[in-house]
Amino acid sequence: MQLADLFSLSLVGRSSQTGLEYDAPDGSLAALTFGDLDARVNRVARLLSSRGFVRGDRLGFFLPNCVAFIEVFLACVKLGVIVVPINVLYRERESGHIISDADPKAVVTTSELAAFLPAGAPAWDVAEISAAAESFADSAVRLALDGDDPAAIVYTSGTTGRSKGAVLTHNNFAANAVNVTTCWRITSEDRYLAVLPLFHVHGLGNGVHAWLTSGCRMRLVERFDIQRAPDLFTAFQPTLFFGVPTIYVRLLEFPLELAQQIGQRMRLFVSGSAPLPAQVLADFRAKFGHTILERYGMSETLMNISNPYEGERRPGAVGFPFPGVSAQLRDAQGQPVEDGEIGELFVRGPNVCAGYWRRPDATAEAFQDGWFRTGDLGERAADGYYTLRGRRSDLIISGGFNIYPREIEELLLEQSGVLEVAVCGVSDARRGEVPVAYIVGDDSFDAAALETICRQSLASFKMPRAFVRVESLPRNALGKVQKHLLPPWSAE
Ligand code: MCA
Repeated sequence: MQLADLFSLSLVGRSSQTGLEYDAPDGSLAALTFGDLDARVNRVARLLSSRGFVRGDRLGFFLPNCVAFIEVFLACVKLGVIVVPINVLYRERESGHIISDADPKAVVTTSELAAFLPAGAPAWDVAEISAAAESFADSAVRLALDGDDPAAIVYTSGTTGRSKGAVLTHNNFAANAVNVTTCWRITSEDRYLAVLPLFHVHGLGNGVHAWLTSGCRMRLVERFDIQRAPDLFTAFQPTLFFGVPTIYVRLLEFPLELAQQIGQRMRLFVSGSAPLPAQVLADFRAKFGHTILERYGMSETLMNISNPYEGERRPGAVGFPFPGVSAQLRDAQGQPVEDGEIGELFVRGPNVCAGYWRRPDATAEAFQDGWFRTGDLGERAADGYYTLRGRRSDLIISGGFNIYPREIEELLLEQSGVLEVAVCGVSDARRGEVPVAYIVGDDSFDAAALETICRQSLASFKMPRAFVRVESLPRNALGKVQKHLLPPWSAE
């Protein structure tokens, strides 16, 4: 199925119902019916066609959450144009790699963010697009697309440092949207408060897609801001909220009375993108009166496993595979492990991406006899609940954003004074983990200079919290750095 037909359930079928609330440029609250939104999307689709966009072309999105993001996104969905989201915190080195790899015809951005794109990138100002679309007709646009057509290329960092683009098809997103909407019982009665960035599949593939599939009302905000959060919850009165653990840690700062008021209106809090500490789950339940539903997904696979809506939302566990998703835990020899034993998690299903963009080598490595290798370790209990038990790779997750140490290590190794480097994740109460760089340096080692270059070249969440100089890196007999043997580091 092409995604546009799934979304038509709301865009067309509920055309007179208010679908979206958002902040107007003047700071007031604006609203659109699903029908108004659809008309705007049709105009943008016609504009993109007039500028030469056809099925299979790529369009980059370097945009904060805004209504135009949704309009241009849906126009691409209708035309079969492949969406390439870029994290707005990325700097030139990071955005430049994605642009050269995905080779988009244009990158939609804002005048402020355009400065963080590499020189010569084909930047299009989103305000100009929205204004130019006004002169196009708003009648329906529908092409005969295939469910296997790519809908998005989502860049995920890799152990090789530079990120790879996971190709997600219309069918992948459709299967995911139907699963989360059904299994989390999302209906048109819901009110979804959307604070997650739309440039990641958590905010886009779960948030926006479940909104359009269910026909609920979405309140879109540019980003999660703890100062603003109390007013947003009070004014919008959501029933549905998706967050990363860092956001739940911050919501625990709310006064008890406010938390209880919010809890009475809410139906479901969902957490993902990083492990939810059992203590946060318990504290949140005590304060808000809700057991957060934790689920497990990846950019490459969308959602794989979820705690049940009805039944035990087990602390520390991620629950059962979604409908249509098969999961298998394998040992180092590729043999399935027994319940209660740890193995590497492989998944298969309609949610799993088609492969990596223009990387047959990486695709071949990621799939084994049709199963996708997640790189996560897990264990299945006798009653079928899955629990994640760490990762095969040394991925760091900070505030729900993925960081591959190798990328930071490669940047640092290019700098003078740095002979060897190992970047590790250290635990942080609010962000889950933060990166710390351990460096073997020579006489020109200069921590302040390294800090400056990292700040210029890396997204802020990748910034090492410290640059620790060490005499040598602990290595095993094969020369591989044993990160767990590095001296412990703490902020105090
Ligand atoms: C954070 N910052 C942002 C944004 N988020 N800037 C612009 N737009 C954003 N969306 C910057 C801030 O400006 C600040 O920069 C720094 O990050 C920390 O922000 P602060 O508010 O102090 O931090 P916080 O209270 O710790 O909250 C951060 C956050 C953010 C809101 C939790 O980390 C976040 O939105 N995380 C969600 C990530 C996400 O959606 N991940 C899904 C990917 P400075 O330091 O320069 O002042 S994984 C996925 O999709 C898979 C499939 C899955 O399973 O879900």
